Amino acid sequence: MSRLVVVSNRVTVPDKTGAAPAGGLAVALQAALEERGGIWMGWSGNSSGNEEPGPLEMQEHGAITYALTDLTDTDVEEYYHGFANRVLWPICHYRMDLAEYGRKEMAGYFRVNRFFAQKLAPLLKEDDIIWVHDYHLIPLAAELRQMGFKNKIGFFLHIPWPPADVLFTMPVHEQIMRGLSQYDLVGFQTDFDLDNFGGGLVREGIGERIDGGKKFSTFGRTFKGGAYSISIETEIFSKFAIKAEKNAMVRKARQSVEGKDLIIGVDRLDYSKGITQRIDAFEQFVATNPDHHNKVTYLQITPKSRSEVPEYEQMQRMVAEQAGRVNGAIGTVDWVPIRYINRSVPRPVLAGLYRLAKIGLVTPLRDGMNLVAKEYVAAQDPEDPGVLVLSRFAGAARELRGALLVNPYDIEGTAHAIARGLSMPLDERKQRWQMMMDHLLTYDINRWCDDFLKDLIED
Ligand code: GDG
Repeated sequence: MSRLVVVSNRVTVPDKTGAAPAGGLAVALQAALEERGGIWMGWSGNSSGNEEPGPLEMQEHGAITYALTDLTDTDVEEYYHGFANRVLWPICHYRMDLAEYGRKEMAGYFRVNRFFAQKLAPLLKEDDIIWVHDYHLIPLAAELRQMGFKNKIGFFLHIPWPPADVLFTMPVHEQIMRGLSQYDLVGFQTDFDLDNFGGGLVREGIGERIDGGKKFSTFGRTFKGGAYSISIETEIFSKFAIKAEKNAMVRKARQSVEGKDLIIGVDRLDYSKGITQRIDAFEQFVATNPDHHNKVTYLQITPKSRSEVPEYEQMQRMVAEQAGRVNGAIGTVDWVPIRYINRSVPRPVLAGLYRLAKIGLVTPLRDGMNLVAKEYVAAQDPEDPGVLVLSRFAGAARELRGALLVNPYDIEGTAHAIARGLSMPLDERKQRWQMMMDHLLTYDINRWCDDFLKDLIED
């Protein structure tokens, strides 16, 4: 079997205990590599502290060889914060209004991709299978091809791919599409994203979908395209949540919400997650459902993210103020309606809290997949499952048909779904949950990985 070489922007090396890192992408890739053995290359997350990125640092853990590189401060500023997070991220989440184009940042993005390719090249063998992840590294295959590599190279995009009219607002959109054309397989989270990509090629008059939609032909190349919904380790996470009931912090949380229904939201602090609209919807729910006063607690767990990017820093202030304002307006001496935690909680605690919550409130304005929705379902008690209230604009909505689907822009509609979820009869809850759980047990993280690699390897 060929060796697998995974490349992602960040690499998570297991800690000294060998424990798997938290988070969907890291867990997935770790599992795929452990089974097959191979290399995982990417940024260490550190700055080299000078204008030289420094050599690759190799670390072996079990069957995986980690190849880590530092980046210079300029690289981090231009490639990571500048282009990846202030251009590609907003554009792919349909937020043209937030994209900040700068020639320097665009050049930095392509330069760092060349640097990644140069670092990777000496490690590569002729029959290695290379799997590149996410929007940070779209031009990587083009760089490797230019250096003469003919290996199978696959790409998976973890975030949405926008429709043509949104994509074309980005000055370098053609270069980005050309970058994707250098892969042998380009994987998206959903068929919507796949269609958007094909639609963009046709609209620009530079390519088409062929072979019954399974391939694209553009920039003089033919390559496969497919939808592969990322998932979780469903069975493991489900057992993990049962065990988490005994966790001391979870027990404390249970005591503190005794007699109240818990609603949970878990998101990195990001404008794509619809947190402010969600708080509005909760406020609306409370305003229109006086019978729930003092009987419900909404817990929003929001670890800080990308605080160096101004839009994120601003949002951090906004959400904190909003939660405080709503509590001030509707809380009472013995009831704090919203509990807002602006930092990360340990994974076992998260699993236990999901299981405690009557409602999982997952309402992004746009999301590639959303693993929180899947984790919430996997964590439920089959005898008394909670209700998932899910945005129709999350990739997960294409699969989790047992959820109450909402339009997160429709505040009253979301408020109504919260009320409906809290009063849903047990039979209906069980039926909806079972449908979602059955799906997740089949379509788990291993299935995602196997399906992608099979399509990449097959001719
Ligand atoms: C991108 C795409 C796509 C969150 N808070 C805590 C915590 N988390 C964990 C969750 C979950 C992960 O982080 C978040 O994953 P999501 O999928 O929800 O969102 P993104 O971070 O935006 O991920 C997304 C994903 O890539 C994979 O392809 O689904 O669409 O945007 O696993 O549990 N974990 C811990 N404490 C926290 O406070 N331990």
